[in-house]
Parts: sequence; structure tokens; C-alpha cells
Amino acid sequence: MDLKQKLEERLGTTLAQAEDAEVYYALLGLTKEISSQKKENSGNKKVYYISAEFLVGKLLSNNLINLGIYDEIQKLLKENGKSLAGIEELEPEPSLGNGGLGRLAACFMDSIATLGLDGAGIGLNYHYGLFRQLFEDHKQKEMKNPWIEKDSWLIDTGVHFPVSFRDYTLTSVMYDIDVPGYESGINKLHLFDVESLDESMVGDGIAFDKEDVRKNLTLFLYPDDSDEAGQLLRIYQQYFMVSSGAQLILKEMDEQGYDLHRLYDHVVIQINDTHPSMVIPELIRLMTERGISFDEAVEIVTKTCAYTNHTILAEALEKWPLSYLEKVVPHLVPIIRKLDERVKETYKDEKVAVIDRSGRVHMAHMDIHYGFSVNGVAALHTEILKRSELRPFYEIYPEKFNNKTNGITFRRWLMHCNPDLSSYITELIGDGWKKNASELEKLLAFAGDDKVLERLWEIKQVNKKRLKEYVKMTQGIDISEASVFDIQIKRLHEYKRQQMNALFVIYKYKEIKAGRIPDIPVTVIFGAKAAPAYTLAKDIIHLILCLQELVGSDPDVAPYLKVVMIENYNVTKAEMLIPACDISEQISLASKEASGTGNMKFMLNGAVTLGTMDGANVEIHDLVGSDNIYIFGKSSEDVIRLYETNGYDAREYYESDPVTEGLVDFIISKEMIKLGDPENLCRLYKELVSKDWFMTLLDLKEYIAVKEQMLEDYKDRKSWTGKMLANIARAGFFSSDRTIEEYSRGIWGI
Ligand code: 26V
Repeated sequence: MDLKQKLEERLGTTLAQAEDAEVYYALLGLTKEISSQKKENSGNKKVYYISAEFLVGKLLSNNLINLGIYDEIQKLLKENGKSLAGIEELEPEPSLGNGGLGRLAACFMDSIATLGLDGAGIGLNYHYGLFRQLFEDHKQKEMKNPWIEKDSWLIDTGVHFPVSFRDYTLTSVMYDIDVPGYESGINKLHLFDVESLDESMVGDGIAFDKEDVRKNLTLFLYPDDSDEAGQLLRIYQQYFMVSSGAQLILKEMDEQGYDLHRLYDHVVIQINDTHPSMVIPELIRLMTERGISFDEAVEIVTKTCAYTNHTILAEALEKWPLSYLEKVVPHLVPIIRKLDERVKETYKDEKVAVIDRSGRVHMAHMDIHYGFSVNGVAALHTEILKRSELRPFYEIYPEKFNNKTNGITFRRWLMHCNPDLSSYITELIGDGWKKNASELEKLLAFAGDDKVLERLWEIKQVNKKRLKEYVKMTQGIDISEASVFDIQIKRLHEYKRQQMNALFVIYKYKEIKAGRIPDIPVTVIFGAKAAPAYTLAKDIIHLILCLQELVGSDPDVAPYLKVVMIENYNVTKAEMLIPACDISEQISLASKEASGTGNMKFMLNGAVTLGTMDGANVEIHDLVGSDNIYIFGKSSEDVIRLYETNGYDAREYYESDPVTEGLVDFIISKEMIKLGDPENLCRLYKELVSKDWFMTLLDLKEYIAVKEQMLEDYKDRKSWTGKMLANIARAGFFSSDRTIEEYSRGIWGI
């Protein structure tokens, strides 16, 4: 294929003469054309991965890699005075996800296609996605994030479905995004949009009329649901997604000429968290409309649907009041009531009811009773589900429970984001690892090879330098690549304990002020968005931004300690940050982080984890051994017991230890109050000393001690690079190809 000729035909001029923007759109068009000519993966059973979020990230480079033309295009552009990296900057990043759950769905789409499995994603086409984050006066400000341009990755399929709500029927329009597998066939990501959408309802921010659903349904991802109108809108969105999806599935069954009575032989539906759970009653409804008896429809659906749980946090488990469902989807209510009655006839335990005494529908309970599989996303998480959170269900259906430890696609999270490391690995062990990630273990043969270790260090330095330049250019902050890069990037949530890391910064600041200067400077980097209505999370952002200024503008401190909070943290920024990291912060309160996937990305790129025994950190620890990871903090058993016995008292920790007291007090010190907003700082201070629901102070001292040890160990370059190598070599287990193979064999039967 003559790519140059094809591009120039699209450009109507030579590559050398075209503007970057023109080249971007030509590449977009060409890539879409090439994937449209690829064969679609097929089989006699298909998985539909339904998810309210697909955090795909920019697609150009990734698709070029998977289509096998990345190197050729890169060379071609270079020969004509263009850089692919520069052109990529013009691509808008869709923000169709919050964080881990949405990004996981995107990694899974990549692996399903790569393994050649027949599968599709079903989701929503949010026009403004999750907000774009700005910092103003040391606070987060939310702006809309439009990403759909005249030319985009979306393909209008012309497929429409009617979706009926109580008061009106809307038309859903199906847009597709092609998902090319790595050197494999392609699959489709179907994103449904509402035909009557009106973008003009929104200004620059994220405020809009929540009640005008016909015009707003697919404007935003998870609009603020702190009030009733917001919650109703979420129900509208969820039903719109699953009804369109269910109609598509039945249409494809018809087209294949399959017998609907044997749906489960040809279709498996993976329900990604509870957001798509209404697909269960909706499918039952559609099948009974087609003449199948209610009992049989229930049986068919139960054999078709499988549920993934992604959190044990009670406040994140969806429970919709029946009265809300009545307002939006009254036709589902009698079905849900019947499903609940069946459960109540068989099981007296109120804890397993679908509808509770207050008339709330527990979406997860419906999934477990009326699905054939329930999986957690890391070994520890699944054990906790079985032993505590979902114990009564495990007692009823032990055979349904299984674990599928999360994974990440190495195409994006190594080959694309860290090309130097990727080629060096290939130079050392060949490129078999790209298809079979466990081959990374061959790197262990170089554990004592100084030359190899030195080269790993150099690659890290180059990536750090690139990040340093980016931070200088975008946020005007000077950092040094000779400092240790300590990075915590993830959604802002109290259980993830960014506030504990901020207390470390305060500790270090005080140490330096007291004349105890570290041998190697430290740069503490954060990236995090807070939900717009999550007050405390925003207070923590405020604290970090104040510390950034305090530390950066103090000439006694700045040479040894820097804080950077990256604005608008997203997938693209993660791709820049992760390859540059030395210390990967995975410090959630044990038992609270279901898995984490950032932890895997960091490890694969040669960062060393500082973490608690939580989520997939436990499996990282088991793989690399205690010499190659830094673990601290109370165990998940201890934490669960503390919650059960009400045994944690923040004030006790605060009052009994002068160091802890000094660090927490600093939040409302005169230095800080001068920089920041007293309302935010005082609220956070009070929370930490009087409640601290996620037990920051419990692990604080050990966290500081272990982090100090890590900074000390970093000085021994040979031993540190040995740890880097061990982490890269053992990361193969976390390839999402492995995860998807397990879903495929263990749940989907395809
Ligand atoms: C949702 C919400 C919604 C409202 C209030 C607070 C709150 C807290 C947490 C959540 C999380 C929802 C589910 C989720 O995103 N889970 C993440 O899934 C990832 C992929 O399995 C996993 O790696 C993360 O550990 C898990 O938090």
C-alpha cells in the first residue's frame, strides 16, 4: 500500500506542504478507511460488554500500532518534516469515563479484538464527557470537554432504535468506533446517542437544565447526582443505553437466524458494574413481548448475563428508589417486582432482597440472582466480596463467584507510551512479549548485567526530562530530572488517601526548614479530578495546590522539594507521567481499592510501588517479592475489624503523637491560611482530627518511615535499577490479554 500517495490524495497537496491539522484529518480518514477494510472478528457466540464508560484515550497512534503501520507513518512524516507526536496533539481526547472502570473497559476492547474474539462494546456517546479541569485560585474549576468534531472516530451507522420512557419515546442513533486488534481483526464499540440532543443548552461550564431530558440525555457523563433531577437523569441514561443495546442484540440474533430460546448459546452480556443492570428486566420485557413466557425469559436471561463488581464502597453501590423508576421506566417496575417476589419466596434473609424495606432496588442484588456469574477484579477484592460484602449471596450461589484480576493493554501502556523501553526490551528478548506478555520474564536473565541496568536508568532519565519540559511549558513549574519523581495519579477520593501524601509533603517541608536536607531532591507529583459535588475531595485539591505554591516559592525548600499538581489529568497525561515515574504511590486504605490498574502501568514502566496490601498491590507483591516493592500499613483484615468494632478514633492518633499533631496542625498554620481559603483548609483539618473515615492517621507514621527508606534506597543506583528490572519482568501477568483469556474461558465460553 502506498501510504504517501493515499495521504496526499486526501490532502490534495504534498505532505511536506500540508499543515499539521490537515495531516491529522487525513490520517484520521486513512486510518478509518484501513480499519474498515479489515475483517471483523466473528464466531458463533458473541460477548457484549455493556458499560456506561469507555475511557478510550486518543486513538490515532494506538490504531496505527494495532494496524501495523505506525513505524511506516512515523517515518513518512519525519521525511516530510512533520512529527507524529506533534500531529497527535491536535487530536481531542474523549473523556467518556471517570477513571479505572472506564479505562478497564477500553483495555478490554483492545484485548478482545486482539485475541480475535467475537465481541462488541455497548455504551453512550456523551458529547461533553467528564469535565475538563482548570485550576483557579488554587481550586478546581469544571469546564465542558467537547471532543466530537466534524471529522471524528465516530461512524454513523444509520441504525436507530425507539426507546420508550413514561412520558415520551426517544430515538437512539448508533455510532460506531472501530477497535482494531493488534495484528488481528476488528471489533465495534457501539455508542448510542439521542437524536434530539441540543448542545446549545450548555455554556462553557457544566451547568445545564437537568430536567429537559430529551435535549440533554447524552450531554455529560454522570452528571452531578446530588439532587433528584440528577439521579433521574442517570436512570434515563442507563435505560437509554441498555434498551438500545438489548434491541441491537436481538436484532443481531434475528439476522443470524438464531433461536431466541437459546440466546445464551450465542450471546453473553458482561454487565460492567451496576450501571447497565436494567438490561436484565429490559431483555425479559422484550422477550415476553415476542411471546416467550415470563418464566422462560427469566431463565434465558439468567443464563446470558454476567456481572462484574468494581467496588465494595457502600455509597457507590447503586440503589434506585422504586418511585424514581416509576417516573422514568414504569414498564420495568412490574418486572422488577416479580423478580423480587421470586427471591423473597425462596430466601427469607432480607439482605438478599432485590427491593428493600424502604422500596429501593439494589441493582447488584438483581445482577447476582439473575446472572450466572459474579466476579471481582483482583484476588483480595473477590475474597472480601465472598467473606464480607456479598457473603449471604456467596452462601446461596458459591458456584457463581469467581475472580478476574484486572489487566492493561501493553500496546498503549508500553509500546505507545514508552517506545524507548519497548524497543530496548525487544532488543534484549525479541518481540514475542508483544503477543505473549509472560515472555517479559526472560528479562530476569539480565538481573546482574550492569550494562542493561544502566540503560534502563538512561531511558527513565529521558522520560523524566520529557516530563520536566512538559511541566515547565504547561504549568510554568521548574522541576529537575535529577530528583526522585514520586507520582500519585488517580481520581481524588478520601479512600485513595492523597491527603496522606500531602501530609508527607508537609513533613518533608518541615524537615528541610529544620535543616535536614535530603541527599537527593524529591518531586511529588499529583494528578486528580474531584467529583464536582464532592466537597472534601475539593478541599484536598486545595491543600495540594497551596502546598505547591508554598514549597515552590520558598528558596530554602524549593531546591530540595517540589510539588506539582498536573492540571486536567487524563489518559494522554498518564501516558506522559507513567514512563517518567520512580515511585508509584498506591496507598489506599487496605480493603478499599478493588484492584487499581495504574499500579500495573507503573510497574510495567519500571517504577517501584509504595503501597498498602490492597487490591492488585497484593498480587504485585507476590510476583516481585518483598525486595522489589515497599509495603506499609494495616492489613485489610485489621481495617475491616476496625470498621466492625468502631475501633478507629482519629483524635487518639492525633493527640497521642506530637509529630502527627504537628503535621495536621500545619494545614491551618498561618503560612497556609495566608495562601489558601480558610474555609476549605479548616474543614479538611476538622475532618482529619474528628472523623477521618478512611483512616489517614492510622498508617501515616509508617507511610512516612517507609517512604524515607525508599528515598534512601534510591541512592544505590545498581540496586534500584535491579528493582526496576524485576518489576518490568514480572508485569506480564497484568496484560489484559491474560485477563480477557480468563473471562473468555471462565465466564463467556467463547
Ligand atoms: C464510585 C463512586 C460514586 C459515588 C461516590 C463515591 C464513589 C466511589 C467509588 C466509585 C467507584 C465505582 C466503581 C469503580 O470505578 N471502581 C474501580 O474499578 C477499577 C476497575 O476494576 C478498579 O481498578 C478500581 O480499584 C475501582 O475503584
